[in-house]
Amino acid sequence: KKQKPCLLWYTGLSGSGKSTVANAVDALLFERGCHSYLLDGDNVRHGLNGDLGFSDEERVENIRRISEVAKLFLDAGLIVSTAFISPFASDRALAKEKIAAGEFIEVYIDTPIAVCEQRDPKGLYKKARAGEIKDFTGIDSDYDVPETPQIHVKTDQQSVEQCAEQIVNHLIEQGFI
Ligand code: GGZ
Repeated sequence: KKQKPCLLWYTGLSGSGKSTVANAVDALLFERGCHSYLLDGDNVRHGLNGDLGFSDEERVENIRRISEVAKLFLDAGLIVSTAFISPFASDRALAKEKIAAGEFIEVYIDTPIAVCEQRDPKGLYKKARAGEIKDFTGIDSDYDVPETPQIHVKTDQQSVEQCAEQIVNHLIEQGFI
């Protein structure tokens, strides 16, 4: 089965749907017989990056380590996805520079903060608004909107399945799968 390694770098606010969409994409890739791996908060922030919090400096280090690990998985020939807020454009640019030309695909999960806050699956926005959590992205910590993402996904205008298909179609069009 044809497969060229690439990195789907998801970025978006907390609650935007990064992990949900990335999981749906991975399921579609699996169905097609592709070998993929998804790095997200569940398998990275609790383990490798368990020592890191949410200050600007710690987010920079979080993204640096994630980009290095993603590079290792790319070397192994996989289709890699990373689903982290990755709020700073400078860090996303550093990650892109580390990856072979053309293999880095920025996927902007564009969900208005009002919608994320409405969803609030973990009650974090409520806590952030109440001042119980500091440095919360979109409230009192910055999010740099991607200016030229390869893929721009609007989760409030289409279903998870449609979002996943949009991304898989891009991979097909670009000849990665
Ligand atoms: C943002 C936070 C914070 C703060 C805890 N700001 O919706 P979630 O819960 O599952 O996703 C968020 C996750 C963000 O971790 P990342 O590694 O993706 O962030 S970054 O790329 O900026 O390093 C949220 C939870 O952790 N969370 N505190 N203060 N999100």
